Formats: sequence, C-alpha cells, structure tokens
Amino acid sequence: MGYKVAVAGATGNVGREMLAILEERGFPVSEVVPLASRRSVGQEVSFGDKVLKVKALEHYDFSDTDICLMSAGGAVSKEWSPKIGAQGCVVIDNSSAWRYDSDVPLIVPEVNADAITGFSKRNIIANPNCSTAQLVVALKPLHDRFGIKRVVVSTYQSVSGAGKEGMDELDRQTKALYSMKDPETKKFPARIAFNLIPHIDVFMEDGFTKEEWKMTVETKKILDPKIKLTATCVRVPVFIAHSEAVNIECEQPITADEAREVLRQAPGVLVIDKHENGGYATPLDAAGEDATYVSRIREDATVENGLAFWCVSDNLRKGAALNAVQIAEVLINRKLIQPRAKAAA
Ligand code: 11C
Repeated sequence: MGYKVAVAGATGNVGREMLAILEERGFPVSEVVPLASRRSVGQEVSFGDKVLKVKALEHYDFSDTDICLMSAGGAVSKEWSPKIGAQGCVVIDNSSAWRYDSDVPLIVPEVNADAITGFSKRNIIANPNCSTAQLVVALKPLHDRFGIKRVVVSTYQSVSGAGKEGMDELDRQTKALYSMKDPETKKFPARIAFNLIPHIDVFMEDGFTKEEWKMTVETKKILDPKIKLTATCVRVPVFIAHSEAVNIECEQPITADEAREVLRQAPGVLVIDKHENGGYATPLDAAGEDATYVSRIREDATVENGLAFWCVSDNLRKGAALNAVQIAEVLINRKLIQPRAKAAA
C-alpha cells in the first residue's frame, strides 16, 4: 500500500525535481498528483516513464491525499497549507511562509529528525532555505564533537535559487553579451552574466539581507539556538549548486584531520579534500547529486579552536526537493502517518 502524494508547484524547477526524486528513490506512492496554478492546468510533467497532466491546486480535494510537497511560493503556501493540513494531509512546505512559527517543525533529516513530532498540531512541516540546508548538514557532526560557538559564512549562490527566471536571465544575458546586444536585466538587481551580486532577497533594517537573516535564524532553530552566525550571501553566475566558504569557532580544540574524519562518517556529507589540482568539489560536481560536498578543510589559526572549510551542494536537491522527500520518508519510517486509503478500508 502506497501513499497518495500531491506536488504543488509541479511545473517549477523544484516541483519537477520533487517528481524526479520521488521516482528515483522508489518512494512508496499509490498515486502522484501534480498541481499548479490555474494557468498551468493541462501542462504535462514527467513522473518516471509516465506523463501526468497538471491539475488546479485551488480545485483539488485533499481529503484522501496523504502528503503534499509544496513548492508554490510563500503567498500560495500561506493561503493553502493550513486548508490542506486541516483536511488531514501533511504539507511539507519549501517556502519561508511557516519556517519561523514555533509550532511548525523546520527539519533537515540528517540534523534534527526527532523534532518532526511537532508537526501534528498544524500538519505542516517546513523545509529550510537552500543555503541553510547544506550548511547545517556539514555543521552538525562538527557541532556534536567540538561544540560550535560561532560561524562566519560567505555564500556563492547559483541563479536557480531564483527559479527558472533566474536561470533564463543568466542564459539570455550571456548570449546577448556574446552577440554584442543589450544584456537586459529583469530578474536580478544587477547584471549577473560575467558578474556577481552581493544581494539576495530584500534588505533588512540592520543592513543584512533577508537571505543572510534566514541563515542565522534557521541554523539556530535546526541545530542550536546558542550558535552565533553571520552570513554574507552572494549570487554568482552558476546555474545549479550553491557553494559556501565557512569559518567556525569551537569550544573544544579541533584539528583539520579530526574534522575530516568526523565529516567522513557523517550522513549526507561527502569529503573531497586533496591538496592538488581538482582535489575539491565545485558546483559542477555537485549539480544533480544528493551529497553536501566538503572540501578545503583547514585549521584557522586566527581564532582559538578555529576551522575553515568549503561546502557545495545542489540547491534544487538537498536545498529543496530532496530534503522535502527525505522529510516525507521520516514520516513513513517512523510510522507517523498511514496511507489514508488503507485507514478508511
Ligand atoms: C536563493 N536561497 O538562492 C534562495 C532561494 O527561502 O526558500 C530560496 C528561498 C527560500 O535565491
């Protein structure tokens, strides 16, 4: 007996990736229903070797659906997730709409799967921001062993974090520049082709951007509220996979060799760390993969018990779709949900 799974936002970058990952991982589905806004109704999406027709989210009856993987943006989620949850369907939401609510668990399964039990009040579970997800996967084993006090992180975020429009803009601007045409800027606040932009999401009052704020607040909620984190988030002309340069300060003494060993044992982490040409992971290596790659691990002698490293992961997969499917797997493996069709039988 499988689970009836709806994917809301099925025509977007992350929605398509959700469908692909459900199929790849052999998720136990009885039926998969792709949903989107009314203007996408009738479009076709792939699920394995099947072609599915997209239905309208607003006309869909969730009363016999078990799980809704939601990647339709914050406004849609604010309106629909509570209604879907009230029909007994568990929503795993990829937007920032619910992440900071105290009665909505914010889950990265390798890090805080035990916190998932809090979902039942609202039937909503939040997926973190992509730049936070990969970071906490790498920080968790180091925190358990060495006690992280402070994190300084600089991100190099791909344009797919801004959706299909972000990818189209890099493509269009690059082609325009090669053909001596005007590289029109529509999606990003500055030209992204052959450039980078130290600005993601809106500015906050203190001068940080909301993307930077999210990394601080989400790391505290997922990993440990005592950890201090300061971030600088930068958009770079890369299509897929976010990279991060990370410096940590620990309570316990830490060596690069010890950190490498701890990270090698950690779930979701793949260490690639040789001091030679290509002995590290780049976004091209991580795109299409599930792991959070950690490279360039070295002691940082400028602070007590300091360590520096580089981490890279596919923002559409671990940063979004894969993490959401892993959350659904936790619900099933821990028997926190049952297929409703069976329960009714
Ligand atoms: C970006 N990280 O790269 C953002 C996208 O809160 O889920 C994801 C925003 C979020 O632009």
